Amino acid sequence: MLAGIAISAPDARGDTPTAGSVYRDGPSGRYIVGGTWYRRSDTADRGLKRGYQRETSRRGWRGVTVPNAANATDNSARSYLGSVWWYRKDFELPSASTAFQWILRFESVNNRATVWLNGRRLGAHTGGYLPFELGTKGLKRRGTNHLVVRVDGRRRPLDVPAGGARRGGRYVGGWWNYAGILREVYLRKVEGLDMVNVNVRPDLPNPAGAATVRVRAIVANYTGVAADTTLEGSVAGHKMAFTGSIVPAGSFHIFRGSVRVENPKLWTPSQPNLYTLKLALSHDGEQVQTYTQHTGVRSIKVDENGRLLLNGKNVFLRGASIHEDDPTTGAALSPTQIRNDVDLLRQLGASMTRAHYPLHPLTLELADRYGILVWSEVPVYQMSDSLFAKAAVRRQAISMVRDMVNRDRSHPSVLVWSLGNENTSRPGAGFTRYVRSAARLVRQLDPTRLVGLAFPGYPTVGKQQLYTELDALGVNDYFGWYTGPQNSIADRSGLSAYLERLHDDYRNQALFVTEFGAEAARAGPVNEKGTYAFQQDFLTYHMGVFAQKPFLNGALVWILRDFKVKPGYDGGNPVPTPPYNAKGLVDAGGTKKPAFDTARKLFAEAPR
Ligand code: GCB
Repeated sequence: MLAGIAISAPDARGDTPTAGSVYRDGPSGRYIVGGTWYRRSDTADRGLKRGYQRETSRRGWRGVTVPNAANATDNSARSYLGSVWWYRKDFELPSASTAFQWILRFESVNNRATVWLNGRRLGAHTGGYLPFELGTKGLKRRGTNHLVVRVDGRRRPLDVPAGGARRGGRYVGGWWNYAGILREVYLRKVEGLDMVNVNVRPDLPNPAGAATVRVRAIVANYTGVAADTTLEGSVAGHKMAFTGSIVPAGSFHIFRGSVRVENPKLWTPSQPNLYTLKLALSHDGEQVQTYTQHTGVRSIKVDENGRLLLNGKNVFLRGASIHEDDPTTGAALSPTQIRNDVDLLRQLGASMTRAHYPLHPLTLELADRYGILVWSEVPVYQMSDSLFAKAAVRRQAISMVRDMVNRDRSHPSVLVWSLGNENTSRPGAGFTRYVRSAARLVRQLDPTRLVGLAFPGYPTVGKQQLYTELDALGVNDYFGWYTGPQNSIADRSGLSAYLERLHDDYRNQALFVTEFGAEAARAGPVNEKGTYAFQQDFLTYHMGVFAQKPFLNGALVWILRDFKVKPGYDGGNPVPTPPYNAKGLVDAGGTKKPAFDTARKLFAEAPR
């Protein structure tokens, strides 16, 4: 790690991006903009006036690596609330680039990014966890380019997720607000034509029959003339036919093709068989880009009793949720750190995972490969109905839903598109509007997955008619941990009846326990909250209740690893460890708690 090393040499020659990508699916021509970046803090927010966006000297800038969370190890309230940081990369294009053009891709910047290249503003984007791409006007073919990003880490009250000030003496938000360029940055070489979105959709009407793999590729033409374009493809060695087309100048064309696969080897959690789709795009007969995408053939259905059928079979999925968080790097995880988390899931015997936001693309790829289904959720988190009454808030949330589905719908591991977590318990007009339009959008973009949302399990809240419009519902079960409204969940013995009631209320919806967990950060007696023994006993009891509910389709422990929440967080623990949430099966340092093995055993013994 270069973090912390001050580099004073004013020499501004840059290095060259490295060919490749940390995840394998996607277009050819990608280069990681890694190596040394420079960063400076701008707490007073004067950088723009001072012209940081035009700086080429390295004075005042320190070397860092990207991905980078600027406030990774700062646990103060100021760090949580966020401030402005500047990042800079000095780079040269790979030698003698003759490419028609280069496109910049940021996988995740939290929270607001404004991007300049050689002093010229390229664009801006709001919201982490989802990628954005920018053209590179003013890029130098030879010599050093200066890419500058102003990162404003502050979350405002109307942002998604909401952030900012304290509400009722508490900080808003459910996980640490890391500021920075949290995932990789790429440059993509494009020869005029570009596959900007590729969607692979395997249809398996009958689990014992043939599959049809459908491909939809959006090809953009950035040149000033109409392009005679062909697309060729193959899946598992079967050739795929696309009709050639003239793609109009400065516009795009959607290519559609399909292939029938007799006797497909299905994708299941225990045998996650993948097929490789390869696409080749040609312009006037000359190949200009290729695209690789792994896909899996499987079917997802919910029967009239709310039972999830995966390839026609009833399943009980289990696993743990994850947060992208590390005590030294914050949310900026390296491929190794990501692999470690997926390894932990595999050791648990997990067939499902979830996060409060779209996961790193590498996590999704590993989930495809190892048979871990994903409850994929937008960071629409604990927001009140009055927020959703505002068109600007709904617009942000909906655009996150769109970007999530567009980014991830080709992954066989995605099971549910979740519209949010623990928003208003009693949906009013605002939330209802959001849920309806988001659900409609998801079903347009991807009719093959379930649309769902997660809510807190409170017996005091009655049936919500709105939920019956969805396919999957996730209940966060803290019976016997938190006390809940009117002490309604203080006693764990209420869990069984509550789950039955949910099933009665939502007969046709696939029910999941999206969270259940207890904090553990010390040794001590089993009846004392916060001890390792309490956590073990909690998981055992809850899994025991789930085993008696054949209508339940899965359960996820909250959470795989301890993570930072916010200043003063106590997590319901009588001996809290702020700012940490200690409900992990593994502690922040990576050590497994006794409950890890308990969960592994419970998962292995679970009935289906
Ligand atoms: C929840 C939230 C999750 C919290 C968890 C907890 O219901 O969905 O973000 O971290 O409870 O530990 O309180």
